[in-house]
Order: sequence, then structure tokens, then C-alpha cells
Amino acid sequence: MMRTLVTMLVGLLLLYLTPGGLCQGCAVNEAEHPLVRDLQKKMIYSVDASAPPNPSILLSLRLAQDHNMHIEQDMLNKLSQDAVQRAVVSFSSGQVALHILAQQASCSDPRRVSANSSTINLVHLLEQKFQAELQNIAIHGNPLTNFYQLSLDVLALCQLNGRLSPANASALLSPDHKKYYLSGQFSVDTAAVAVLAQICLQTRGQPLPPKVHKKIRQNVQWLVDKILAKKRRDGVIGNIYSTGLAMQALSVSSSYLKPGAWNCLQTLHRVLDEIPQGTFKNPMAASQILPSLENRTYLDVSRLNCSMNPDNLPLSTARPAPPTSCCPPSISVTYTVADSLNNTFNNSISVTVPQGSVFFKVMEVAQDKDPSKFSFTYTQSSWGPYITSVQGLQADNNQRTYWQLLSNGIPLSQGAGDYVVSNSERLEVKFSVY
Ligand code: B12
Repeated sequence: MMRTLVTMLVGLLLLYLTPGGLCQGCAVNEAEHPLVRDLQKKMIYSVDASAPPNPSILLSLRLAQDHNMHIEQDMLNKLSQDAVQRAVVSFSSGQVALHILAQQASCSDPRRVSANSSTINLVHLLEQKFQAELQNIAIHGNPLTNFYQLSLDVLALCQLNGRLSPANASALLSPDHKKYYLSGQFSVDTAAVAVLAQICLQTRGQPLPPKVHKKIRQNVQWLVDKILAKKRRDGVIGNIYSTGLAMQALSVSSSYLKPGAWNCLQTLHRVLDEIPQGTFKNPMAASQILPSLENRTYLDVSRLNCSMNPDNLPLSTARPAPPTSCCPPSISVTYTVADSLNNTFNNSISVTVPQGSVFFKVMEVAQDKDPSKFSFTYTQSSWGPYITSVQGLQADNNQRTYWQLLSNGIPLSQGAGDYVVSNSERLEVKFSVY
């Protein structure tokens, strides 16, 4: 009896002390693993050769258990080419950070990325872009991008021992409404990356001065508590698209969690249930969920041993054809565009589209019908088309304005290129502040 009790206590203690602590064993089991392989394959097949290569995809493939070394090498070459050609002028700081993590995860030196007889030092470039972000905060009060990207920057500079003062980084990522709230909602994604970045600061390099150590502990505790407050009963944290990053954050900060505060396996199973429903069909969504299914985090990129990877993910040469349904019936939706900040316009139209159409299609049909009211522009981003203007009214980062997508008055958790509309739905694109 006594011996059983002692064994149980020792077991619990070990569980608590091991890295990943509360989340030990929180990875898919053998029976569930085909779901992960499926996600990996879909992600690889959905890579669009005409779009810029996406570092988040290679990063997540590198963190997986199974590998297709040929595909990963090909992606790495394309990323290197893109970086030497465009990084200096066209990449945001967060894009440089993701490229650094993808290179590091591929055991390639981000300080010497070579392609087409040019070489670029991405760590040096990130140091410069990070300074430009800080300067923009000093002048305009907002970063050039956002605090999600600033957190990625700190994470990448920390992992690569780049020029970064932990004292300044901890002040930058301190609790603040403006940093961690978007449109009045706590951004779990931003908080999760900020946790990863600060756990990196705590565990890498020189020991921190006690004051900085304390500050980082307070920051992480605040972020972890806020993330946990966004945990829903079914295990989702924030929404399904922030859950993967939240899982990474919580699994590296187990010493900040009270026992029983989070049931990692419940969250994992909730995520697994969503895979067959196509919830992660957007390759970005897949890339952000994959590491947490394998109980891996972005902090593991420096620990990967590339020569030990099995080359065990064969892909058929023919891509699976996208499902086609002939001649779907038509559905009708109401579509509104409104400037809710200056109240300069508020126009509605009824639009008929084939069943199964996405929001973007509705916008195109409305634009064709009445361009003076429904014209719009977009940029192609890693998540798909990002709406930048309607009726010539442009979103502006320095003013914190954007075009918000809503359905029946509720903000969507997917973009215009992914959200499938339903009959009689009231869709809206609304000029808003975040
Ligand atoms: C910051 C942010 C925003 C900012 C972007 C402006 C800014 N200041 O940077 C604001 C608040 C405006 C915003 C808006 C939206 N966002 Co947002 N956003 C993010 C966040 C936290 C970080 C993005 C980032 O910087 N990535 C790093 C850089 C290096 O990558 P990037 O691809 O170059 O980043 C750009 C694009 O991602 C783009 N962007 C941001 N959000 C979205 C959403 C979509 C659908 C698209 C196509 C592009 C896009 O802006 C980034 C900066 O230029 C992510 C979180 C995450 N997990 O990725 C959510 C996230 C990408 N957003 C999301 C959503 C749903 C939206 C909205 C559709 C919400 C809405 N109902 O209107 C809108 C986009 C509408 C439109 N106009 O097309 C979801 C996407 C999920 C999905 N399956 O598609 C995410 C994952 C958050 C979540 N967990 O729900 N977003």
C-alpha cells in the first residue's frame, strides 16, 4: 500500500518536473498518427507554385515526426531564393523571423543563406527590421506590423543569439491592452508567441539579471493566465485557429500552470476531431496546428537533428484532384459594405452565387454588378486574400484600421478566401479599428 503510494507520488513529481511537464504524453498516438500524415500531405499538395514560398510550412514539416526529405530540400531552396531576392526590401520583420526559424529547423545557417550566387545574413537583417519596428513605436505609438510579429522577432533573435537586450525585450512584451488586444478581443495567438519568445529568453544564453528575470516571470504569468481564461469547455483555446499556438505556449510554461489548470489531451482530441472536417484545409492553419499534434514547439528548432530524420513520407506524383460537384444549385445572400468609422457609406445588395461559394466570390459578383459601390482591393498573404480597401477606402496600420468580415453581425474566424457562405446569410465588410 505504502509502496504504491510512493510510486504514485514519484510518478507525479517526474511528470511535473520533466520539460513539457503537464503535457507529457500529449501527442497523437500511433492509431491517430495517420490524421497527422494526412494533414502533412494536404499541406504539401496545397503549396501553390505561383505564390511566394511559405516559411511557416517548412517550419512545421521540420517539426513533424515523418519527413519527405526531397520536398523539404526543395522548399528550403525556394525559400533561400526568395530571401536573397526580396527579404531586404519586401519582407516584414515577422516574415524574416519565420524564414530564420525555417532555415534553423532545416539545419541551415540563417546568417549565410545563399542562392543564385548571392548570400544574405537574415539575422543581421532581422536586427535592422526589429530596430525599425521599435522606431515606429517611438514615433507613431504602433509597430510597423503588430505584436505577434514583434514576438516572432524576439523569438528568432533569441534562438539565434542575435543582438537583443532581454531587458528591452521584456519591457516590449509587458502586459498592455494595446499590444495584446485586437478589436477588443484578447489575441491568444499573439500572447502564445510572446510566451514562447520569453521562455526562450529565460532559458537561452547568459543568466539574466534578477530584475529582468522577475519581469519576464511576471509577463509570462500574466500571458498564461490570460490564455487560460480563453479556454473553452470543449478544450479549444481562443478559437480553433489559435489553439495550436496556445498549446505550444502552455506546454513550455508548465511551471506557470496550477495542477489541473489545463487538460492537454482534451484540447488535442478536440483538434483531432476537426481535421477530417477540413477545418485546417488552409495550409497556414495546418502549419500552425501541426507542431502541437507532435508535442513539439517552435523552441525545438535548435534541437533538431537533421541527419537522423527518416525519409518516410512518400507522396504520389499526381496531386489528388480537388473534389468537383457539377452544377450546384444557386443560393442568395445579402452583402453589405459599410464605413462604420466615418459613416460615409453603407450599401447593401442581394447576390446569387453557386452553393459552396466562398465570401470572396460574393464580393466579386457584387463588384461586377455595381463597381461604384462594391469595388475592392486585396493583397495575397500567407492566409489567402486580405481585403485592403472597399470603395477606395484603404485600411491603415498606423491608424489601426482594417476591413472586418462579419456574418449575421458576428466577426468571422476565417478569411474571404476560405469562408463558405450559406443561403440567406447576411454578410458584411465593415471598416473598423482593431
Ligand atoms: C495581426 C493580425 C491581424 C491584424 C492584421 C493587421 C496588422 N496590424 O498586422 C488585423 C486585426 C487587422 C487582422 C484582421 C483579420 N484577421 Co487576423 N490575425 C492577425 C495575427 C494575430 C497575426 C498575423 C501576422 O502578423 N502574422 C505574421 C506575418 C509574418 O505573416 P503574414 O502572413 O505576412 O501576416 C499578414 C497576414 O496574415 C495578414 N492577415 C492578418 N489576419 C489575416 C486574416 C486573413 C484571413 C488573411 C487572408 C490575412 C490576414 O496581416 C498580416 C500582417 O500584414 C494572426 C494570428 C495567426 N495565428 O497567424 C491573425 C489571424 C491570421 N487572423 C484571422 C482572421 C480571421 C482575421 C479576419 C478575417 C477577422 C475578421 N473577422 O475580419 C481579419 C481579416 C479581414 C480582411 N481584411 O481580409 C485568423 C485567420 C484564421 C483563418 N483560418 O483564416 C487568425 C489566425 C487569428 C485567429 N486565430 O482567428 N488580423
